[in-house]
Amino acid sequence: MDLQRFPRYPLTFGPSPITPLKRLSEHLGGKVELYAKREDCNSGLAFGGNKTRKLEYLIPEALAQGCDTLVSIGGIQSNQTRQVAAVAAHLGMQCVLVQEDWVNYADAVYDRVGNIEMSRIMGAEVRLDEAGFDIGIRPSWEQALEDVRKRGGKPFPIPAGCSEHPYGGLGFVGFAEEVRQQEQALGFKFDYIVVCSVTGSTQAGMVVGFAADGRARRVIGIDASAKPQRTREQILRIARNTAALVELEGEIADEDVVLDTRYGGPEYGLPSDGTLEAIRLCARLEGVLTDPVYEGKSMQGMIDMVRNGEFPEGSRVLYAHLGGVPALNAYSYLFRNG
Ligand code: 5PA
Repeated sequence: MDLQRFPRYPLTFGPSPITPLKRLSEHLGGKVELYAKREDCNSGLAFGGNKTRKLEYLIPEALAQGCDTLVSIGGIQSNQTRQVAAVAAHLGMQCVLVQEDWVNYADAVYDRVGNIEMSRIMGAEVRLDEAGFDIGIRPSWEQALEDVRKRGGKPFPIPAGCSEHPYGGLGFVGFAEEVRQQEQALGFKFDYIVVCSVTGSTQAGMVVGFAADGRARRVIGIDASAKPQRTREQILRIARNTAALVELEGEIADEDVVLDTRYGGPEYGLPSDGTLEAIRLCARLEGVLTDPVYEGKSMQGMIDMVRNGEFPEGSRVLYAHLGGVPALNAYSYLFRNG
């Protein structure tokens, strides 16, 4: 496997820390050791997150092509778009963001606070669009690209979650390499890695990265799209394309993509009672925050699996904390009593 030949533009602090979730592990019976790899604080650019790691492999292409405007897309409270806005500001580029109506939720200030507020402050041109949830390529996004060209700019297209970009999976191949190095220092290997999936390139990159030492199936994806068939297909396709890019030895099989569909509901962007319970539990035992759209669902899944005894006793489980906390502001009503 060869990741080194792809240029990487540094946007993160370097390897993200791995910290034990001691009190949560003990609370859940102490038979499984939980750890978190903190992608949620991997960068000084507007709180970072999983997209910042992915963008390190896309930005060299944008610079090589002489682009002057980053164009991306997501929901109103997209973390992706906030991270793209931060990277554009950091590089002195323009930024156009299409923010669609992905979530059936209407906290009074949903389109004013959190991620979208930060993107506006960082100078991005934010375009609200009424289209609903879809992880594919959208006409509004193509229109945004066209508008940038018409005004004489050179757009660099960054699809939802960076996922459909050919290099979208590379960042999380690097995550696996990083975990292997950290495991050497820790003196043990993780038995399972828990990751939240929606547009798919985070898990796809991990599947390829961990396939290199036979652990692809130890990557437990937790679907947060509530449309898991589409997410699953996308993870598999991106994993295969990424495997070819980095010249992974051996094939990615269908079974290498493990996607648990129990925790995505009731809908994309809406937490279940179980999600809210998991968010509060982790926050109160660890001082670690997760959000109702993504990480709260993967936290819920991991906690539930420990409670059900689905991880063998003695397992060490690594929770990939991918960020997303700024969206909490948009759900203030749900937490008005804590
Ligand atoms: C996101 C995605 P993938 O899209 O790579 O599967 O990652 C899922 C995910 N956790 C997990 C957090 C905090 C995320 O932000 N967010 C999207 C966004 O627009 O922010 C791409 C959907």
